[in-house]
Amino acid sequence: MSLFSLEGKIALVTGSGQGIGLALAEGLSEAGAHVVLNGRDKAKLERAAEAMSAAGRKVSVAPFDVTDHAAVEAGVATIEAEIGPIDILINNAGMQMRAPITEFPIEGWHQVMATNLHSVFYVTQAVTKRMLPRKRGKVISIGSVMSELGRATIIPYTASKGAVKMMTRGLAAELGKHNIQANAIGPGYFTTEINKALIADEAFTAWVCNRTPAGRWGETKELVGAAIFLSSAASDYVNGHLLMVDGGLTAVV
Ligand code: GCO
Repeated sequence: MSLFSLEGKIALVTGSGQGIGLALAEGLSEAGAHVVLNGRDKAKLERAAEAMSAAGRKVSVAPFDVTDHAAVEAGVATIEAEIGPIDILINNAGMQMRAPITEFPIEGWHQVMATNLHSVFYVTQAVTKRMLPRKRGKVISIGSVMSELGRATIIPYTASKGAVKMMTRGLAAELGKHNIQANAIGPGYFTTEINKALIADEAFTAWVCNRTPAGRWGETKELVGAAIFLSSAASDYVNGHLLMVDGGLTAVV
């Protein structure tokens, strides 16, 4: 199992005060990593960190806004100076907004693209320029089944997740020779905060269960295995890959 061990590694997980990000951070810490929780709400991060350290996990907090380039650069510099070199980056921070394109607020477009895409560029740039001379690193970005498929009312989210897939391929092209592996995870329909309204909608839940071969919504802990795999030596020859964790949704019509 040493192939999957993250002992001695430092992992930054953006947007990890709750939801998928926190589940991934907890999973990576159980695999041995020293996880750095990130988000805008320092109090929420500290509450999560307190619970994790009470369970004997190695955890720190780094509150900064991933949509603010200057704050990202300063935040990453502080992590590397005060905690140590970042070995693993999980670009998880993201949001959802739903409306037909003909009614979608322009400010909403900018907000979704800033949170889901610009942040991935800012944090990945700040982290990989420090990984590069070390000749090692793992970059895992959270894509989506919407990296490959469209659904009405979520065009900005879908565009951002398609871009995350293609950014991952570009990162593989540029950084692979420096022993930095860049991959992505594509969640299907999970019981997360951003999907609360969908879960409460009986017709939508029926659609998810019929459209997904697994016949159910995914639970956030079911993303942890893919994150540990892509963060560990077990994936040293995996690069530019979008690993779907979707119950089979994208495998079938
Ligand atoms: C929607 C959902 C999806 C899910 C799915 C994508 O409105 O269809 O929010 O976008 O979030 O997990 O990965």
